[in-house]
Amino acid sequence: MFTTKYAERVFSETEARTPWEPEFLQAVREVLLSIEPVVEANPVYEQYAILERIVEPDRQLKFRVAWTDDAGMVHVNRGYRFEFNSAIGPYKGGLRFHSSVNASILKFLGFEQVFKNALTGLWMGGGKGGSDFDPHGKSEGEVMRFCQAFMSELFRHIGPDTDVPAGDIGVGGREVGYLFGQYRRLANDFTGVFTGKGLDFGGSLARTEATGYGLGYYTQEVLRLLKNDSFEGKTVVVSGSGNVAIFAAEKAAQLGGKVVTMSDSGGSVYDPAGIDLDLVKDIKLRRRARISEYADARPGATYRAGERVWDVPCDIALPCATQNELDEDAAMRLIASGVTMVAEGANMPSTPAAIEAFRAHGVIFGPGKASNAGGVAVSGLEMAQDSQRLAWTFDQVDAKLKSIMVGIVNNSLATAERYGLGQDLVTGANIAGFERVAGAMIDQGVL
Ligand code: NDP
Ligand code: 2IT
Repeated sequence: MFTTKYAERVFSETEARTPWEPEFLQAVREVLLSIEPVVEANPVYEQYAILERIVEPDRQLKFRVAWTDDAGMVHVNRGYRFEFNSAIGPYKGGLRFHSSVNASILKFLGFEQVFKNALTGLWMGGGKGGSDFDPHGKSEGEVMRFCQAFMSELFRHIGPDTDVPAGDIGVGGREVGYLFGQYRRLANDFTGVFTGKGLDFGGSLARTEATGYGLGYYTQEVLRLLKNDSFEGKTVVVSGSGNVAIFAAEKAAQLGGKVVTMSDSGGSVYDPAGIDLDLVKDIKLRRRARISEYADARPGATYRAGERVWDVPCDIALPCATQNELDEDAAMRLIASGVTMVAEGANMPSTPAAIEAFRAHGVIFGPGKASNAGGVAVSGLEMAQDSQRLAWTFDQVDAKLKSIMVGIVNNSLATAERYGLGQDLVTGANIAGFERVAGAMIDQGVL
């Protein structure tokens, strides 16, 4: 329930404009509810219509992507880029290729990205894009032709100081390579217009690992500060088995945890002895196969078709697959099994009712826009390296990542404290991100 008229009005106006965008409205509602103490204490935000402006993307691009499959059939997909807010830097955020992609999903992701990027402390605005193209089962040639067709339109809208895309679901190193190559050909310009690039053409060491490793550093710091505890000896449940999930599991294990689950859209695996990450990497990264193969290769592990991971007893849960994958029922199962901390690797994986359940039962909850900010943070470091035409070592980048994640925890807690909200990591992150962007918007005039 809203307590300020201003936030309530902006939310209901947003809802009236696009009632068909449930994910976007979910993300807007969550942020507006969090920042009510700030807008209440500072009438200047209403005076400058900051909330009305911050929920409206600067620019929305939507385009046709026509491409030819290996059999010579022509297909048409939709391409999008939501350039959300550039008050504190060039638009920055990933591209998602998944059959479920639509304007609502990309708008929620772009909106979240604005606050996440502000939390990193770097100069990055927020944006997101992608397509309803489904890379599953496509040949290398089909993926390449799709990426080239997608970039044939997108290239005229992006640039190293304008809009810098990266990966997200369905877009990894292979796709970034094809997208970057087509940009370079069309723009006749070799610049750091993308992050997550290959190491031979301007990529950063540790970008591949960054989101998952950052999630580990965030969780470790929160446990240390709030519980005087660590990953040591903890049972960890991870969902997903893509880029974020794999490196979150790797860092959790390095820090002393035992990861016992992984999943994909087909089902989940449970390995009570601890997940063998070399096997997962071989299946998911090298062979692009299904997680079900894990149980075929590993005695003692079980595959559960169509089942999620949340009924497995654990101390720490790291949802790393997709939005709204952890609902109230799942949250209650985790709570019943004694979970002490949930930290989001994915964007908005927990439903509002799940978050409320964690709050009501004293489970520490790290919201994605803070806990998964390590990926975009190292993207920011990749942009810095590209500008310098220099590459830093893995350890240099990893150390900066760690200090950015610790900084996000401290900033979130200090901000919550400043508003008398105790140790609320959600509200603290939302307010800290908002204050930076809103301040920059006021300083730069009515735009
Ligand atoms: P990947 O494509 O590498 O992996 C996605 C994983 O999630 C796969 O295991 C996939 O299974 C599963 N998945 C995707 N969609 C669904 C669905 N609708 N239902 C069930 N499972 C699903 O993506 P990433 O690891 O990069 O991204 C995962 C999450 O992390 C997303 O929410 C993304 O926005 C977020 N994120 C990513 C960052 C990055 O740097 N890559 C940074 C910050 C957040 P399957 O193979 O069966 O599709
Ligand atoms: O959601 C995210 O933060 C990402 N997919 C990474 C964005 C980026 O620009 O590195």
